[in-house]
Amino acid sequence: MTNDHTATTTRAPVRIAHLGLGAFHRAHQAWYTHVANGASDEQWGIEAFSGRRTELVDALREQDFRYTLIVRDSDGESATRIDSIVAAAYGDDGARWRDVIADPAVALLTMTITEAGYALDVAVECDKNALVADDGAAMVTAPGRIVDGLRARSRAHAGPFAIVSCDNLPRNGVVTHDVVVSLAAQVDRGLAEWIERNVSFVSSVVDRITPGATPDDSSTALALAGHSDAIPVVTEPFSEWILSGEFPAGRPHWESGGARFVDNIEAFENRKLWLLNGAHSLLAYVGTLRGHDTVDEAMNDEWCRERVEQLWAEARDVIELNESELDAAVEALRARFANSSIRHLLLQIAADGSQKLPSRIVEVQRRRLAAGLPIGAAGALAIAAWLTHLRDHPEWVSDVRASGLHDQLIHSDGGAQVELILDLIAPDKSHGLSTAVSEALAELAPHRKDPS
Ligand code: CS2
Repeated sequence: MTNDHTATTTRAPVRIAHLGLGAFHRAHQAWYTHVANGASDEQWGIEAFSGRRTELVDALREQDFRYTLIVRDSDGESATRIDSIVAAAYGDDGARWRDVIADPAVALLTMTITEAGYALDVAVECDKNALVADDGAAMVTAPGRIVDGLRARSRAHAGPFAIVSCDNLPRNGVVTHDVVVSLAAQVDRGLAEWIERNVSFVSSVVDRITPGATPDDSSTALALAGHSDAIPVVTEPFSEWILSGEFPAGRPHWESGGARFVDNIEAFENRKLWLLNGAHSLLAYVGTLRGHDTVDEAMNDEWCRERVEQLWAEARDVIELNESELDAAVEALRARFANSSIRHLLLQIAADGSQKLPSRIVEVQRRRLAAGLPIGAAGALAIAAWLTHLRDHPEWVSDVRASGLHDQLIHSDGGAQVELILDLIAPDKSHGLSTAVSEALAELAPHRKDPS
């Protein structure tokens, strides 16, 4: 399989497709595959398809798909040239996509499409008719692309396949299965049955803090790795990948990079989403309202730090892992969030709150209530700070699903504002949540330092 989007030097054969080429993929799955290739005779190459950032495809091509991964913490930095990506293509190149997914040598698809990428209603609206027409047009949504690719694979009799979700969603493999099979069934029942028989949907928990790189990072890459690099990736030393599911056509030995395979992934998902991502979202909204730009700056602010500690205590009450494992996770997070050599912008994390808060914050409250515990004040504060962010700083907001909210919020009074945002993220209106969020709004007001 060759084309002008493939590496020119001898490299690992393409055996993995990735959807959602971006910095996180290059710091995480591509790094694990690079390490696995280095530790084994078996070589696995990745063909990555772009998501939003198509210019990365061209930039990678200029560098024969190699790039520098800079790992940075307060003790210093190191760099590695990663060469597991061996080809890249635009996400809207439908013909190329179908060729890769239908190639019997390609055993699996990994994907980083963000929380918003899993919406079935959007997929049905955009792609169902194109799938039915079956005239080679490129799909617009990730579920549409996956169904299109799997149809090509079934027609090519290319055999079983695995799809690994790498997004911050609970039960991400199950969510992917449901979206893909349900869209396929609306197009062709036989295809839906083929998918059920041949495709394994793997859930995974991914973790590595990877902020956007800056122009200075290119100089660092040159100094440390000796290669000029227009698109280096900067990340932290910590990395985690926990997976659950079958790989019927094989996979790299990702364990070489520390990946873990488990039967029951739920507690690990909750630990990651509720401790790391929940605290990130809390910091993103309260931190910016207190005048901070980055995670480490916000963690240096005692008022913010105390609320993060409280959020961790509230989440720990409902995570089914032993105390020592939770202690270790929280201890690691204190150090990771304080890493001042990683400039992780709060506004980057603040994006798409309407997609993120339900699983990071609201679900913890539901579990607390189910366990007979009160609503957590720090969780309610995260929601109150998000409301304030949407209402008072439209210039900060990046969230398609919440786009109409600013106007509605500024024309409503306090109680109605809370109802508006809970309608979006907690439509079941968990008992007592409205009152707790209203109280948190009152608590937050005197502590703001933003130009409100
Ligand atoms: C962050 C995550 O932007 C965000 O929403 O919370 O991207 C976070 O940095 C990663 O999940 C870390 O593994």
